Amino acid sequence: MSESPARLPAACGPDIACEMSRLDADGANVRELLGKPRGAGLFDLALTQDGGCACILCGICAKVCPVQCIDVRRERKVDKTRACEPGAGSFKVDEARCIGCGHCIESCALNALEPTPALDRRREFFQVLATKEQGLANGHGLCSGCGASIVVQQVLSAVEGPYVAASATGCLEVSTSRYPYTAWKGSFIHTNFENVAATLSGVETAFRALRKKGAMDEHIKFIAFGGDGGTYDIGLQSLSGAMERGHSMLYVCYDNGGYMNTGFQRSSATPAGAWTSTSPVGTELIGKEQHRKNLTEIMVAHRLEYVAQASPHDPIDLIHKASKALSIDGPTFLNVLSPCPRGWRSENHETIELAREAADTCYWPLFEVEHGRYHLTYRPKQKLPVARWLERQGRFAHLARNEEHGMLVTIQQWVDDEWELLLEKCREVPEAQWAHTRRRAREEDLVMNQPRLHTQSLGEPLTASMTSSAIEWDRWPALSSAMSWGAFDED
Ligand SMILES: Cc1ncc(C[n+]2csc(CCOP(=O)(O)OP(=O)(O)O)c2C)c(N)n1
Ligand code: SF4
Ligand code: SF4
Ligand code: SF4
Repeated sequence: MSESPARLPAACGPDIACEMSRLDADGANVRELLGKPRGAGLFDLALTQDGGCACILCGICAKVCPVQCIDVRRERKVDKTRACEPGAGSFKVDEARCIGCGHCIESCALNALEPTPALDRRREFFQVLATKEQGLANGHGLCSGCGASIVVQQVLSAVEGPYVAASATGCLEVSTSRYPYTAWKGSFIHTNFENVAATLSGVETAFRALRKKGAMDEHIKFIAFGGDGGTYDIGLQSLSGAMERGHSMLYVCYDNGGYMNTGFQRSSATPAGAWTSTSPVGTELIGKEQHRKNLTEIMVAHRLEYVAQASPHDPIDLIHKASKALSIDGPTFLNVLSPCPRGWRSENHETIELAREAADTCYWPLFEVEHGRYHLTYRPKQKLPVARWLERQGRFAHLARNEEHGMLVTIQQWVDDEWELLLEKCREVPEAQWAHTRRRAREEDLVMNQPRLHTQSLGEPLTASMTSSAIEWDRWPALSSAMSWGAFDED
């Protein structure tokens, strides 16, 4: 058993208030109009003594940010109806990516960036994460850039106390537990391709029986890992049975969209149009013909207390979802995208970017379903065309060569349809309306006469948030702040 790891601060991540504030043309702080105080996001911009904004848009902070989440622009055309003011510009921080390191604050000679308590919590979260013992030891045999190890590390970092993990046969299992070695620092069971959920059900039942008899009093978490082949396909019946019987376990599917361990065969999770060794590209076929099965929905239909979809590019979101799932005494399910450089024919270093783009194209939406209630946890400010994600992967290279076949259009249509269905379930505005909302916001830009303009989301606040300020020096002598700006907040 592993030792109880340091506890990650709970108050970090998706539940950090996402708030949007802007300045109107007269310099009034619209955050106040929205009823939100300064300090609700990760940063505020300091004021000068005469009430102006201390930031001169020099961009130094953007240069030192290790995750490049600061965007500083000068002389941005701020309004279609007005000429660009000299010295005008914008300052934005994508708070969803910020790791709270504070380099930006230290680098600013003008002390223009003011941290808020939320930034401290963010820093603490990543500090604890960085010092936590990794769940998987170095030296496992997974390929460089494999998404599976990142997914497992993130899930295990959400575990507090002892756990028993098990994995269905697949890349993860064969690469981390080659007899007589194991990369798992906690208890680990190497089981068959089709029955990880059944194996863990038995173990969980045994522990429950021992506790009932008073033979042990430890609280142990049970986590099953399976690839998409072992989960969407061959292990589906054992997964369904374990969930239906109500065993207390978290099942994590690392979905790389194929049977990668045995040479890239198609699974029911493989996206349409993808080359695999059993959906070849030639005169008759241009990759897989069917769209991927929606396993997350199948798990929702089991009426579990908690089901979520996540991606390793957003560790805060993923870890938060894993700890939520693990806090429940019952069956829970996480479906996590897991890029596979070998099967996707992508570069090793592209794994995280590909995961991010899958969410930004809405091919892989991030959401959770708690007690049947859907909640989108990330909504891209601008939904990217799915072609952008596909074109980076060699498994789709033939689609560009076979444009007349229309597969790209078919895939885009499928993504759009699935996304709209999800938005409806999450009680979010449809994409057409969202784009319109954003377009209007751009046109009206700094004139914020409708405080609810960007706040159309009908669900809970989303994880994506933004510290942002549009700055016009001459126009706004009394400019108050760079403001935390969650474009998706309801109030
Ligand atoms: C019953 C059975 N059928 C086939 C296999 C061979 N096999 C081992 S791993 C694997 C593919 C696993 O695919 P997936 O679950 O998607 O995990 P990945 O390898 O992609 O990580 C297959 C077909 C097996 N071990 N057992
Ligand atoms: S916050 Fe400071 S470092 Fe960053 S752009 Fe403004 S003045 Fe420059
Ligand atoms: S605190 Fe956030 S925004 Fe500032 S440098 Fe670090 S990661 Fe970038
Ligand atoms: S083949 Fe893919 S899933 Fe398997 S270890 Fe390599 S990168 Fe990971």
